[in-house]
Amino acid sequence: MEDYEPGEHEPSRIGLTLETYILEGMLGRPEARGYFTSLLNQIALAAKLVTARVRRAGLANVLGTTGEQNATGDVVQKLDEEANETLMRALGRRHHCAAAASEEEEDIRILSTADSANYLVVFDPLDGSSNIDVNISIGTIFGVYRKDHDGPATMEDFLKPGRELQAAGYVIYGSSTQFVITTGKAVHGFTYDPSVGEFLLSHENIRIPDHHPTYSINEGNAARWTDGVKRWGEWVKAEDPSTRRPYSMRYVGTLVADAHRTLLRGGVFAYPADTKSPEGKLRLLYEANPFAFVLEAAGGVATTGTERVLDIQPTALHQKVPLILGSRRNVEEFLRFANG
Ligand code: AHM
Ligand code: MG
Repeated sequence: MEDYEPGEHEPSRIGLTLETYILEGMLGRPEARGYFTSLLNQIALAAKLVTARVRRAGLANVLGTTGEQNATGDVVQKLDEEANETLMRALGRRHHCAAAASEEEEDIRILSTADSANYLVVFDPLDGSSNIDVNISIGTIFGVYRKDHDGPATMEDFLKPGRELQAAGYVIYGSSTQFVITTGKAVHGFTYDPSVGEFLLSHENIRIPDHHPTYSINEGNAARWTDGVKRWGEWVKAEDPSTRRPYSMRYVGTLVADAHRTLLRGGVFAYPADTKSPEGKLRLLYEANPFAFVLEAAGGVATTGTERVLDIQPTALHQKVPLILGSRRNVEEFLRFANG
């Protein structure tokens, strides 16, 4: 799919539907068979269906837990499970997705063995699940890879570095529902208009500011941080107007919400390794990589503290990584202390 970077004299595309945007991308590539377009449209459809459920969450007897734990040991909320099934069904429908890997499932799920099924999708169906029952923003995160061989997909096919993503994005169920997507160049945001049932282009060509005096981290973990992160934590809170300190702290506890705010406003989000989570807490395949892909395409940075997230060679589906992402200068500040 072609990515639009609007030229100086081009008319604004604000108000364009997500479907038209995706379709126009295909029309720009006459050789395209429409599989990728169809796949992205199915993800958008799933986002609408999940929105409908999330918006009625207090009413429709879908709050609470299922009494089970998922592949990474978290308690499964009913909405988690519903969102997972909704995405799996939507992705399986048109036989363009060979298999999917979800936070909610231990193994990959084969969705189609048709010749047309040459994509793989990774997703976190409902990120921030501890926030579902208290009406705080939650989200869906996704990434799309190409399956580069004939025959059924295997688990190894999913162990690709994030730089090989064909597309990635997320849906935030916040004060409105927004769908943010990139194929690696421009990043665009679409806002759901429930009165017409469409995502409409509202944030064209998002660029992250180079710096902003905001930091986002779970301060409750401070005693478990490394000495370097502790020093950074002191530095951001110290008074020094010449460097706009102290910085403001914002932490929702939903990666989608914290990273979305960081993308639009700037600043830094960090979930570093600590003594409780020596590998970090967030999952590489369906949390860190899609956000790293979006952030980099918007001019930002995503690192583990020692390496670019998109360069990591994964070794397991549910692998965790430390994640520091945001504005270039804010991330540099973090690294100066963390690695100093
Ligand atoms: P989830 O995918 O099970 O919802 O958990 C991941 C969430 C992220 O959205 C968020 O950044 C992080 O966990 C918050 O963790 P903590 O509560 O330790 O601050
Ligand atoms: Mg998550």
